[in-house]
Amino acid sequence: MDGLACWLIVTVFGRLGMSTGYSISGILQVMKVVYTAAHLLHDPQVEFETSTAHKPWEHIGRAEAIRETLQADPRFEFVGPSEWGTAPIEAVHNTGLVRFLSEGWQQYNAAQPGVREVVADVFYRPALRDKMSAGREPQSILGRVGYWCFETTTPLTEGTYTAARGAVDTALTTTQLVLDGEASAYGLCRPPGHHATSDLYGGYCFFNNAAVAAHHVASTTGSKVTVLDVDYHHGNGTQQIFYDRDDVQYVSLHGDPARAYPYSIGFADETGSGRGLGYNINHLMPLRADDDLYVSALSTACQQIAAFGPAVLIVSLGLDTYITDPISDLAVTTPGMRRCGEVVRQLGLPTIVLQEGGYDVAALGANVHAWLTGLGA
Ligand code: OKP
Ligand code: ZN
Repeated sequence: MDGLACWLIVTVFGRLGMSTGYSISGILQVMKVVYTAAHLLHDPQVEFETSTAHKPWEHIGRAEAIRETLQADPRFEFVGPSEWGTAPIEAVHNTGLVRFLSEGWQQYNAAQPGVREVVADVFYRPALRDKMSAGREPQSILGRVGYWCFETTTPLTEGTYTAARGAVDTALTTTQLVLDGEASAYGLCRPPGHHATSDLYGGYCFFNNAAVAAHHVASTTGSKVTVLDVDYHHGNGTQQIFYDRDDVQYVSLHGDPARAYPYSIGFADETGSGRGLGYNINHLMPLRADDDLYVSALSTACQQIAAFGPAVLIVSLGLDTYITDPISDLAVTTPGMRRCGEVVRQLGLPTIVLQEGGYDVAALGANVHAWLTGLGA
């Protein structure tokens, strides 16, 4: 072996040795991807949004585009999720919500045959909710839908519950891979999760995949966890679930709710309550924020994460910050996505990446790929 070859091997192995999640055999870093075809069972055809019925932005083609791009690169290794049951879900969600999602479509169709996509038409604002005896949900299935859902863009279809359970299983299996020693792993969760609160589904989300994963890590390991949410939209559900806790930090970068969904929550003065005070951090992004501005805000967020000192990082990965995303208004490019992954990599934390939004389907696979290779795949 000559000197150059020796130097190369020492250098390459030395670099690999600084992070786990590598495959010595191929001298390639391999990142595990958890995926299940169960998401195909959530296949809405209509979305009632901005006062119009149109084709859903959130559809099966999103996850399939990501799957195809990552499968074409040998640096990603696909595995299926294992089954985790409902206990980890019910640790963060109301059992009534889980029950409703499991039986709601069938019950609605028993009462109202032929409905493919169940959408609420009554929402229980406080003036109506307060009058329910002991706060109990309506008995009629037509009322129950609006009791557990907060908006109209998230249809409940025949296979939605199975798909949503699959997304949680995907998140928990990804989590287990990292707890077992992978430096990072990616869960191709669909439907997404970060808008789902403890008691409500909506915003394309049924169960809060990242929150279930974060609580699972905190409760089984006793260590601190950060959820870093880089989806364009504020993760109101994740914020709410951990708002009064000091063991799970929530840090989000998102479009200013003065102009961006969900409009009512995600402002900078929402910093946590009680023991959780100081552990909720919202970074509001201005219209057309570009790579430099976004990466700079992400670097600040990473300093705040390092100051908290979590043992594990969970990333809610939305690619709807992308410059041509059809429902968002930032200007991050594909090379910018890679820079984001690189910034997060600098934290040196075991990292669970879970898919959230991203609606420019033509670019979605490349954007996920860029972000994950920046992180170290
Ligand atoms: C899900 B995720 C605005 C309606 C918004 C729901 C958007 C959910 C985004 N007119 N509809 O955070 O990418
Ligand atoms: Zn989003």
